[in-house]
Amino acid sequence: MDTELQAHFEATVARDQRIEPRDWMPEGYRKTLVRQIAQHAHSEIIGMQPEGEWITRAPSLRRKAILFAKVQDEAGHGLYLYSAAETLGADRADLTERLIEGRQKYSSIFNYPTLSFADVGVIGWFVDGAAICNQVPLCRSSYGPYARAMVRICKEESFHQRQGYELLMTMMRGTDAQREMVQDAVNRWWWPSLMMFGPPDHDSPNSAQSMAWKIKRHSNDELRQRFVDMTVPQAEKLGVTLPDPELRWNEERGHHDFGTPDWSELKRVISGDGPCNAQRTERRRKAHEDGAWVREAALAHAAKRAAKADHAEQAAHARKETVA
Ligand code: BYC
Repeated sequence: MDTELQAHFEATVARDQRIEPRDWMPEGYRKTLVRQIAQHAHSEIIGMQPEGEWITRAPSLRRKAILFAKVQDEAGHGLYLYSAAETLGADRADLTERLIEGRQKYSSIFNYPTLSFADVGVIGWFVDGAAICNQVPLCRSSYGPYARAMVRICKEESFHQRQGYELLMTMMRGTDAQREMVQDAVNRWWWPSLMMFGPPDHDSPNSAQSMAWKIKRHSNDELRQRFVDMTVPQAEKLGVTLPDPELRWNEERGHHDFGTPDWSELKRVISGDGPCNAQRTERRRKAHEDGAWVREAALAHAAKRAAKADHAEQAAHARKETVA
């Protein structure tokens, strides 16, 4: 029986059809998806913090409204993704616990500080741009609920990227001090953005299996290259320099060559020792605790409604019996 199910699963993946929650799937496939989707969901929620810090300090009402909407979108992305993880039998409360206790990861990029308002623009341009490169192929991921969540998320990420780039265009048309702020933010976020795509392929333990299962459709290095190729002309148009002396067009490859990110930095940040890891996790823990009363109130309300409905049903039943 198991071999039949396994063969059906493999044939479905090979035909580029979707695996759905009720379908049989290998335990490793389910575990890998829960790991990746949970990390992804955590990244969206923790990712609200770096930009969220600028909501009260946005330089105009327009910028505040845009930033508010963007940060709120990230919360929505987190919720779609937790829901996708729940279709695999994961429990959202448990996933949150694991995040707070440091037993599950979130993207390294959100462990860097946002020092000026230009960082908001650069996050939109680089981080949401990297997210688009990484996530558009995930719309074709073999697991149905993940792929479908990605379609909606990618539409919003594309708005996020544009708002970041438009913000930077505006700053670049401003004063010298504003242009310096943009360049400084570009210098600080470039390398961490390249690290978002994960370790190099030769050091990526999960890639081969995830690609065989078509959870991931491209390798970490392929997507990193795509991001560099996409971003270089945008940087030229904006008038900023990307901080990599090795960056140049390679006619033969038809791609840009670029320097090697500091992989030891990525390892450090992933293992909890980045500039803001402790602060990000602590704030998430506090927000979760502060929200306990909302969860309790919602559960109490749901229980009350269920009891009321039960009571009404019993009363109706009793009336019917009396009439009879
Ligand atoms: N940061 O074998 P590998 C957003 C871990 S949020 C931290 O290559 P895999 C946004 C990796 O998990 C979008 N950890 O792994 C939100 C693995 O550890 P475990 C975030 C990383 O899974 C707010 C180990 O290193 N995007 O856009 O095949 C505002 C070995 O790596 C990182 C996603 O989550 C990292 N950068 O590939 C603005 C995309 N890189 O689990 C914007 C979905 C690697 O074995 N995720 N690790 O202990 C993916 O596409 C893949 O999981 C990755 C890694 C490409 C990230």
